[in-house]
Order: sequence, then structure tokens, then C-alpha cells
Amino acid sequence: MTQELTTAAVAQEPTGPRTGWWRDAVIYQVYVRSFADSDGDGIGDLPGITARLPHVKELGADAVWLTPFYASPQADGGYDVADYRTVDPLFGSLSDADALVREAHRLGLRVIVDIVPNHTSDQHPWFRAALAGGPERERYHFRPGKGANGQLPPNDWESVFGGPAWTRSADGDWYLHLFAPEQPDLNWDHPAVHAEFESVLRFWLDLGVDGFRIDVAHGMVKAPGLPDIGASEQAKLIGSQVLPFFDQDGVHEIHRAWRTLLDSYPGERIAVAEAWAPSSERLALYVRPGELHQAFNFQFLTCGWDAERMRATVDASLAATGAVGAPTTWVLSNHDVVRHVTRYGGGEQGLRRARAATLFTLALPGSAYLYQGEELGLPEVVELPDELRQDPAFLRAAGQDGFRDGCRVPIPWTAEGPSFGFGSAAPWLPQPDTWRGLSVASQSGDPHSTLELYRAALALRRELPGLGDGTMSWLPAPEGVLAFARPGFACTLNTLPRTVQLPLAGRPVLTSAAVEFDAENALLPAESAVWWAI
Ligand code: TEU
Repeated sequence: MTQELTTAAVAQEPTGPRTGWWRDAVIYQVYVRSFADSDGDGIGDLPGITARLPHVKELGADAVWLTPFYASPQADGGYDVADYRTVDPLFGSLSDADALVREAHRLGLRVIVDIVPNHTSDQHPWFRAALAGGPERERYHFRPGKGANGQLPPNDWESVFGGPAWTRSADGDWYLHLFAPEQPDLNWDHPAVHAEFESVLRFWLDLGVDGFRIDVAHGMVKAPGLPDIGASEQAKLIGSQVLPFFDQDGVHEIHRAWRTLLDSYPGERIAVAEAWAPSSERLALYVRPGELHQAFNFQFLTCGWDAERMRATVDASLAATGAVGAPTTWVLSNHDVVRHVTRYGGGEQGLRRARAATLFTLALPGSAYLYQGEELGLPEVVELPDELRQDPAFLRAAGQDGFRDGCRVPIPWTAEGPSFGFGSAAPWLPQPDTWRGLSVASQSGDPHSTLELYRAALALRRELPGLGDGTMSWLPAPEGVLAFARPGFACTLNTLPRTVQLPLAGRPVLTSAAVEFDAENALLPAESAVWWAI
């Protein structure tokens, strides 16, 4: 690591009337295709979201993050953008986007949109011009192949979705795509690429959005010479080493420039990095002062149901971001991973653990990202007809993940109707019949429901001054139990498969399961969490 990148060598935060709203914001991720379908084509859309924003408001979130809704052939759920300044007709129009932002603001919700700068669609006008031999070719990574006839890829890089990261074009050269072949990587050494994305950011900022989720924020810059890696299963190395295509130091210059741009707008617009780095320390570099506001912290998501690992992950996360003065973010699910009810074992046990993990993470210092449907306790849908699946990683069967459709099944809003209130037609992916009982309408008003647990937790997060941004300290607890205090507050998590008796930690204000109390003790049921006012 160069001196320029150490945490000590930081720029100063710009001065001004900054509230830091994002430091403890709860941001609700909307997977646009699967939230609400207003026009009966079986696919979610922007007017559908606008009509359902009151749900997000009532839940108690501060903001929504919308996955890409731009013009796209949908080779990767919209992460293959053909025009960054238009809305895909599948999802509505620019005026629908405008209406969504206005309505969100009227409700007091902020709006974060996704920006995809690592690659475009192969249908983007630049790439089409590049294939036709135009100067736009320099804006991508075209190389001659190896071997006598150039029949081998230029290097050994692998696509995150499986197979080589190179595809040969009709003229014989190969182009780089770290994801699907329909997602050619941009060449960020080219000034036109910088200028274009600054212009795109301004376009959406001018429309009134409150910030950006930066897709593959660790990927834009590639090591000079595109050197071989010399190992296979490269996607698995992302967590342990800097690769020549990921987490290169040069990406930070781009993020610094974007932060300056964001700060030139009123209203504290933010950026959150979807970045994968080999250590918490390197991830923290993305959120140094002068750089981005947040980076997703995927460490907790990957640490499983294990008290020791959870505790160590909390400590490492807070230490790394704390060192650069940034808050951390807590994420249990998103559109790329198996839903956490299922990751935690599925069924009643998975739900029990998921509810407890939610209370635990929502009590920690920092910001939290929720993924649509987790507030309903939705499990992963594991059985889907192959012909309906859309995930390119599934279609390239050798992919490392490949099962991302099961977390993208449309939301059940009501117990009735062809798609449980998602829309008037059959949804693009079928919902299991059991989701009838998990719908928003079915759970609303039921004090034992997961929906009401989330609503209560987010209301208390606003009410209790000790939650959100700030400090925490661990309290003594038996093995398998985690307990921590915040000013005027405590949280206990029993990860064990049996009841544990603990002295009262204060006045219980919220529990993930039925807890028995007497004058001095609480009986914490298996795999449950309690919030205490102290
Ligand atoms: O994901 C980036 C990324 O690195 C993913 O491949 C991730 O490692 C994997 O999905 C984990 O299971 C982003 C988007 O979130 C994803 O939906 C896109 O497919 C990808 O970028 C390409 O744009």
C-alpha cells in the first residue's frame, strides 16, 4: 500500500451545514423488477414503486435505493446499461422517475439510485461504435489474442460469472468483461469515460436524487499491462488479495472526484460503494474523508450463525471505519445473495435466527441496509423453473454463484390475487403458495409478525437516543451469548439452541421471540434477541 493510501493521509471533510443523515440511515433496497407492477406485464416498474412508497415510510426507513432502471437489454437484471440517461420502457419513463423522486421527498424519504461505471451494455452506442471500428474502441479493453492465430484470450482473467473474462469480437480482437459478455468493461484510462460519468451523475443529481450506490466500485481501474493472475477460481480470491482487476489503488482517484462533485450540490447527496476488498482496512479506504460516504460491509453477511465470529466481525468493522471517521453499514441480504432466513438454516429456525440477527444489527452503531421482503421474513425460493431464470450467472452454469433469482421473486402484498397484489398478471417469477400468509396485508397488525417486529424496531431506533450513530461496548455474557450496551440501551443475543437465563439487563422494550421474565432474571429462548432500555 502506498503512503498516499494510508488512513493517516486523509483530506479534510468540506465544511458546511452537514447533518450526516446517512451516518445512521436505514436504507431500504428496492429491486425494481420485483417490487410492484403497475401495468400488468408481470414486471415491477417505477409507478408501482411510487404507489407503494407508503409501505417503506410506514416501515420507518429513511431512504430507498433503487436497482438500475435505465435502458437495458436486461442481460444482467439492468446492470448492463445501454443508456444511462433514460428509463427502460419496461420500468416506465423519465417522468415516472421524476414523479417517484417527488413523491418520496413528499413522504420524507430520500432516493438513492444505482450507477454502473465498471461496464456498459454491449448495446451501448459506444460499444456498438467500438465494434464497428470507431475511436470508441479506446474506451473499452480490446486486445489481440494469444496463440498463433490469436485464438486464445489475452490473459488468464476469469469472469465473476464463470468462464474467461474475454470474448472474441468478429474482427479477431478480444474484449474484456469481468461479468457477462454483454457487459464490456470500460477503460477508465480514457478521459471521455470520466467526463461521461460525471455528466451522468449530474443528470440524476439535477433530477433530485439524493445519492448513488456505485456498482463494482472496486473494479474500474485495471493494473497496467493486464498481467496474468496465475490461479483459477479468481472470484474466491477477492476477499484475500488485491487482484489486477479489483481494488486497484487508482479507483480512489475516481471516488475522490465524485465526492467533490456530490459536495457541490446542496442537500448532502451521498455515495455508497459496492466494493469488495481483501481486508476491512482496505475497504475503509473507500470511506476516508474526501472519498465516499459509505461502503457496504459484507463481512457480517458472510460470518454465519456463530457468536464468536459475529463479535469479531463487529469489532473489525467498527475499528476499520472508525479509524477513518466513517460509520459502518450493516447488511444481511441483497439481490445478489441467498436470503438470510435461508442462509441461517431455513424454516422456523432460519426465521428465528433472522429475526434475532435483525434486532442485533439494527442496534449496532452505523447505518443499515434492508432488502425488500426481509421485513416479511421471506425465504429464498429454491425451486424455480430453469426457463424462467434470468440470472446470467445461472445461465453460464460454471458461475461461482448462479442462484440469484431465488432472492428476486416478487413481493407478496396481499393474500389474494394472481400475484398476491404484486400486479394484475402472473409475476415474472412465480411466488410460492405459502407466501400468501407472508404478505404485507397478512402480517400488518399481527404483533407476532416479522413485519411488525421491523416496524417496532425502526420506530424505537428513532425514539431511543442511544441507537443509530455513536459508540457501543460489550457486556459480560456467557459463551454463545452476545451482549452490548449503548447509551441508555442494551441488546442481548442468545445464539445457542437452548434457553439461557440472564440477570435483567434493564427494561425489555423489544424481543424477537417470547421471553419470560421474573423480578431479577430473563429466560432468553433459543436463538433470540432482546432490546433493553437502561
Ligand atoms: O455485483 C458485483 C459483484 O461483485 C457480484 O458479482 C457479487 O460478487 C456476486 O453477485 C455475489 O453473489 C454487482 C451487482 O450487485 C450485481 O447484481 C451485478 O450482477 C454485478 O454488479 C455486475 O454489474
